[in-house]
Amino acid sequence: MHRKIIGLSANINKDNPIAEYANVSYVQSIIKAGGTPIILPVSDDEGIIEDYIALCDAFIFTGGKDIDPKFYNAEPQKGLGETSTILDEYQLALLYKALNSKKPLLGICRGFQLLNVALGGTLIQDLDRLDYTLKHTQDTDPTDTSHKVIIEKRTKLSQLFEDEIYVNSYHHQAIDKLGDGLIVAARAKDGIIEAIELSDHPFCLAVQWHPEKMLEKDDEMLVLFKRLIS
Ligand SMILES: [Mn+2]
Repeated sequence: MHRKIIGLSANINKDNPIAEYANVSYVQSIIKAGGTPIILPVSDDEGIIEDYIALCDAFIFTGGKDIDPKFYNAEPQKGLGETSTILDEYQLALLYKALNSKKPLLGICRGFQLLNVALGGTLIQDLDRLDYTLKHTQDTDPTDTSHKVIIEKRTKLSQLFEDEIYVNSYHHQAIDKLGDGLIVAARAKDGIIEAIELSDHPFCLAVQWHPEKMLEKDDEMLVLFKRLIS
C-alpha cells in the first residue's frame, strides 16, 4: 500500500510568479509523519483542481500572505499586508472542493484564516490596530515558542494535546467573526482565536500558529501531522 498523498496548497510571490512553492518545513513535516507530500500549483481550471482532489488523501493549506478583504465583504484597512487575487481564488476553489470531498484537512496560519473566510467568517486585518492583545508577531526564531494557548475541552485538538500548550506566533491578522459550522478549539490568553475545527467533518482542523516550524526543534507537534495522515 502506498503512503498517503498529502497535497500542499502552493504559494506564489506575486501575481506573475516565477515560482510556485511550499516551504520545506511543511514538506519535511509530512515526510516525518509518514506521508508523501506533493505541491499543488495555482490553477483557475476547475478540472485540474478536481484532479488534485482525486489524487490526494488529505490536504494542508499553508501559511502566506494576507487574504484580500473583498472575500469577506470588507474594505482594505491600514495595516493590511500584501494580497494576491489569483492566489485567493485558487486556494478558495481548492478549499471548497476539498471540504466537499470530506477528506482530512489541516489549515495553518493563512490556511486557518482561509478556512474561516471560506465559511463566511471575517478577519481582523491588523492586530496592531488593537491595544489589548498579546504580541502575536514574535521576534525570536520561528522554531521557538512564544505565547500559550488554552485548548477547549471536547475538541479534536484536546485529544492530541494538554489543556495549555506553548505555540509560536507569526500572524498580524486574526479571526473576527467565526465562519458557519466552525467551533473554537483554542484561544490565546487575550481571547484571540488560535485554533478552529469544522463540526460535522471527519477531520478539518486549523491552527493560527506554525506547527511545521516547531517540529524542526521538538516533536510535540508531530501528532497533528500524524493525525492528519492516519
Ligand atoms: Mn498568536
